[in-house]
Amino acid sequence: MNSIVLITGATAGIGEACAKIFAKNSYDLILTGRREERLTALKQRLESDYKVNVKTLCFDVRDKGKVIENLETLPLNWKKVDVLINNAGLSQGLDDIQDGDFDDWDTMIDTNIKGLLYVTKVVSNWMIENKKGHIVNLGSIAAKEVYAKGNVYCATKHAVDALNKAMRIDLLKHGIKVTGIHPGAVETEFSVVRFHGDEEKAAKVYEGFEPLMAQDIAETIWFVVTRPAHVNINDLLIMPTAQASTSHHLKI
Ligand code: NDP
Ligand code: 8X3
Repeated sequence: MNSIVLITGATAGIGEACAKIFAKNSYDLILTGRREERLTALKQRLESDYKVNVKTLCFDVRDKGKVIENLETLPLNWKKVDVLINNAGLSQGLDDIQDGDFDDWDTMIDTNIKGLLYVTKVVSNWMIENKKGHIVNLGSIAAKEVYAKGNVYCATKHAVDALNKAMRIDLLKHGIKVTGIHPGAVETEFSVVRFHGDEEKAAKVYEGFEPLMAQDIAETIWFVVTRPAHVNINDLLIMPTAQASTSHHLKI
């Protein structure tokens, strides 16, 4: 039986890149997201390219009932999850606090904080039962700093940073590793989502400097989960060389 990784938000960007690297290294995969066609296509590709087993679960992490229903109805052998990558997340809008959109705020808080919590509660109980596991939480440079108009997104990622530390304490007695991964700018669908589909505005975010690619983060996560049993990387901030902070870029 192969080791098993569960990746939330595997239909794009960092989650999809993680799926590929874990499949290449013979993990069986549970992949989640809301876009079923993308999940199905990825499953077919990974199963055919790497001869691994892939389960896809199509649900919105904000829907507590669906999270529990989808995860708890997995067959017992699929509940032996070795690695959980809490990756599903997003930003919506970039506005001064007084101009913020309530719906954007709700979406970010419900996805980045509450969704991560729902999945973690279910899967950490399986890990406790299995007496092992590794949870990798996608924070951000926005978990460590705040920037103009980033208010609520930064707040949600600061919450992920706090939860990452708190989980590590609570799960210590169960031998479960917990790691926070905090990337700077990674060129994915992230900015298209932030700007509600405006691709031109999204492309400008990465203009004039070389951002990270999803593959860079996937390789880092693979490194983190392949440390020896007695080693845990608690927290890792990974930036493009041309980005010193959220507001300092070396632009050409
Ligand atoms: P993408 O937009 O490319 O991918 C986001 C993934 O999250 C998609 O697979 C999407 O799937 C999933 N997702 C979003 N909302 C939900 C939801 N409500 N329910 C289920 N799945 C959801 O962005 P990235 O790959 O860049 O982002 C991945 C993570 O990395 C996020 O947590 C983000 O905050 C973080 N991050 C990103 C950085 C960047 O610069 N790109 C930098 C630092 C951190 P679907 O739409 O199919 O549901
Ligand atoms: C994504 C990176 O700088 O847009 O978390 O917040 S940033």
